[in-house]
Amino acid sequence: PGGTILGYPRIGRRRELKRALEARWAGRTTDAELEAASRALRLATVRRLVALGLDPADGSVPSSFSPYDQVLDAAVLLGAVPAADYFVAARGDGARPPLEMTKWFDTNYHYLVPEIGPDTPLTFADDAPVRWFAEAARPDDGGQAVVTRPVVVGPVTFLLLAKAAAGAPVGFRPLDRLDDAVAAYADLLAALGAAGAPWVQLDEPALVADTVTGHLAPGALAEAVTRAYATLTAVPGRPAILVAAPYGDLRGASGDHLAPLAASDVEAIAVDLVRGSAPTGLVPGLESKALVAGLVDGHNVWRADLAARLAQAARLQAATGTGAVAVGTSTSLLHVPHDVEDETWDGAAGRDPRLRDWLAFADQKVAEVVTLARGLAHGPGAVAEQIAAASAALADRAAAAGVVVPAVRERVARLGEADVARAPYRERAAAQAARLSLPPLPTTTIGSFPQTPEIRAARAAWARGALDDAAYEAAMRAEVARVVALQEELGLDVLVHGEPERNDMVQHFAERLDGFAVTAGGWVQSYGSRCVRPPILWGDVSRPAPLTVAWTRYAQSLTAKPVKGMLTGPVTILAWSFVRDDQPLGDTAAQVALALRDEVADLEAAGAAVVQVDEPALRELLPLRREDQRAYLDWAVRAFRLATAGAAPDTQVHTHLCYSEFGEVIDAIDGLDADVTSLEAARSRMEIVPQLRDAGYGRGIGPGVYDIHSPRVPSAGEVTELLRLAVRAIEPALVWVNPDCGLKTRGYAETTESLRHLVAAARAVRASL
Ligand code: THG
Ligand code: ZN
Repeated sequence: PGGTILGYPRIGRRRELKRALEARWAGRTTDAELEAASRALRLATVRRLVALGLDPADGSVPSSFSPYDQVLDAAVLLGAVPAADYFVAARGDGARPPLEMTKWFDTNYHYLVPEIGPDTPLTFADDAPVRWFAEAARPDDGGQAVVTRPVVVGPVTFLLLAKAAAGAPVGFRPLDRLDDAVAAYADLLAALGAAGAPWVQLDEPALVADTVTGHLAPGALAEAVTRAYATLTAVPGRPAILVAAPYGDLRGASGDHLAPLAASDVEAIAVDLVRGSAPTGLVPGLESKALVAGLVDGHNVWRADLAARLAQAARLQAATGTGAVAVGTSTSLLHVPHDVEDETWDGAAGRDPRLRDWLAFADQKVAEVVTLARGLAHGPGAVAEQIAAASAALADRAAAAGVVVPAVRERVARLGEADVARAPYRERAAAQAARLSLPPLPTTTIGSFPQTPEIRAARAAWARGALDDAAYEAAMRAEVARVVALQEELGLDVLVHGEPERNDMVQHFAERLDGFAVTAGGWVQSYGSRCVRPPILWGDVSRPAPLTVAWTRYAQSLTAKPVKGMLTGPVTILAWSFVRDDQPLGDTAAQVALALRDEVADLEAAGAAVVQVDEPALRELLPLRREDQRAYLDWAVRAFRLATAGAAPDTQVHTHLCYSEFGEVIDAIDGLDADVTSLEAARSRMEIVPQLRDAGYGRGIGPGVYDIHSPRVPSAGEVTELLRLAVRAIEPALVWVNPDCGLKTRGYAETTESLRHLVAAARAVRASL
C-alpha cells in the first residue's frame, strides 16, 4: 500500500466531456465521436495520475470515469437500465421522462435515482468497467500501459439509493433484491479478475449515512453488508477488494458499520478521516486488512497540513500494528476542480494571488497523497521540503490580512436573541396585509426569468471586454423592463426583476462580498454535463457596498405593483462555496447572514415591501448522522433569522426551498419564521402542504403549482387541480400561487404560456373560495 485517491474529476480540465456530450446531444457528432472523446479523456486521466506519482503497480490508480453519473452506470452494469437507454434515463426523450435526480450525500453533486422493482433485471449486463480496465492496460503508441483499479458503486449503496419502481408491491424495498444484485457484481468481479485487474474499489458511502439507511431495522444494514461481501469475497479469481466509505463516519449512534466490513474477507477499507474518525480499540478482523486513511480532504480546496496529517498516519500505523496503512483522499476528488495552475493568480479579475499557495485542487491533492505516502514509508525526513512548504503556506494563510477581521468578529460576538426575533406573526401579517393589499391566492414567481441567448452573449462580451460597463448595464436594464412589462401583462401580483444580471446566484453574491474569491475555470460537475464554479470563502465576510439594491429599485420604478428584493440565503451561499476549514461553519454562516441583513435593510430603505431570501440548499448540508442534525439545523435556522429578523413588521419576508425531500427539515422550515415559504411541490402533488400543516406551520405557503424542470406547458386545468389540492389541505388564506422554482433555465415561449395558465388557475380557484 502506498497512496491513492478514491476518484478523480471526470468532466475534463477543459470540460472536454461536457463539450463532447452536448455536441452529441445536439446531433453535431456521432456516437463514435463521443466514444473517441471519452476514451481520450479516460486515457489522459490515468496517465496524468501516473505522472503525478500514483503507482499503478499496487492498484493505486483509480479508473473512476463515468459518461454521466456513476449510479446510472451501476444501473446499466446490472441491466436495470438497458445500455442503449443510457442517455434516455439521464435526460428523457419525447416519450419517456428521465430518472429522478437527487443530491449525492451532503454534496452539490446529483445522481440519478434508479427504479428497482421485484422483476427489474439485475444481472451482469454491461462490462464497461472491464473494457475501461483493458483499454488502459493495453500499451499505447508510446508503449505506456496503466494497470488501474476500477471504481464502481457498491451493491448495498446502489440498492439503498434506488427507489421502488412504480407498481412494486407495498412494502417492497430495492434492498430486498440484494442477492440478485450481488450475484451480478460477483460476475463483474470474475470478469475483472479474468481481465487481470489486481484491485477493484466498491463505494459504499451509504454506510455512513443515516439519511439513507435510517429506515432500516436495527442490524439490517450490517446483515446486508455481511451477506453481500461474503458472496463477493468467495468469487474465484477475483481482484482484491477495496471498500470505500467516504463522506462520514462508519461508526455512529445508529450502529457500527465498520464491524461487518472488518469481519469480512475484503482486503482493504477506505475511511474518511476528514469527516469521520479513525478506528479505535480492537476491531475484529481489521488487523488483517489494509486501511486507506482518507487524510486529504476530497471535498474542499485547502492545502493540507502535511505535518499534522503525516503524524496522524504514523499514529494509525502504530495502532494497527500491521503497517498496512495507505494514505488516501477522504472522498473522490470529483468535488474539486482539476488544477490550481489552470487559474491565473496575478490579481486580475479580483483573484487574490495569495490564495494560490493556500489551495490544493485535484492535481495538488494527488501530490499531497504521494508525499504523505512517501513520508509514511520513509519517515518525515524524506519529505521535509514538502512538509515545510505546506506549513509555511498554512502559517501565511492563518496570519493573512482579511482572514480575521476584528470588526466582523466583534459584531458577531455582540449578537443576542433580539437579533433573531421578529414581531409575532399575527402582527406582521396584519401590517403586511394593510401595506400590500393583495388578493387572496396571490400570484408570484420565484425570482429568475429565462436567461436568453442574448443575455448570455451580452455577459460573455462584457466579461471579455467587448462590451463596456455602461452598455452591459443598459442591456440588463432593458431586460428588466421587458420582464416587468411581461409580468404586468400576465397579471401577476408580486413581481420580480428577473435576475438577468446574475449568472450563478451564489457566484453573483460571492463576487460582491469581501472574504470570497471566485475562479475563472474552477469547474466542478454538478450533474451530467452541468458544472458550477464554487466560490472560495477564505476570509471573514463583509459587504463593502449594496449588492442588489439598484436592480430592485429600478424594477420598482417601473410598476405600481410590489417588486420582491431577491437574495440568496447564508446556508445556500455556504453549501455552494468551498468554505474555510479553520472555524465552525455556524460562525461563518453568521458572518454571511450579517452581510445579508445589511442588504435587507438597504432594500427596505429603497422601498421594498417584500424581500425573498432563498435557501434551496437547506437540506443539502443536513449532517448524514442523526446525532449531528439538531446542532446543524440550529445554526442554519439562526443564520436565516439573523439575515431576515431586522426587517420591519410590515416588510414581508419570503423564502424558497427546493432540490429536496423536505420531511427531515419540516420543523426547521417552520423555524425560519418567514412570512411566506415557496417550495417545490408539483411533482409530489402538493404532499408538502399537509405535512407542513400537521407540523403546525401557520404562515404563508407557496407550493409550486407547475414543474419548471421540463419545457412542458401545464394546462390551466392541471394547475387548477393542484391548487385545489393545496387549498383543501391548508387554510386558503395562507396559500400563494407560484411555479416550483426559478425560470432561468426555461425559454420565454413556454414560460409565458405556463404563467398565463398559472394566473388563470389562481383566478378560477379564487372565484370558488
Ligand atoms: N448553483 C449552484 N449550485 C447548484 C445550483 C445552482 N446546485 C443545485 C442545482 N442548482 C444544480 N443545477 C444546475 C443547473 C444548471 C447548471 C448547473 C447546476 C448549469 N451550469 C452551466 C453549465 O454547466 O453549462 C454553467 C453555468 C455558469 O455559467 O455559471 O447550467 O444554481 N452553485
Ligand atoms: Zn428552486
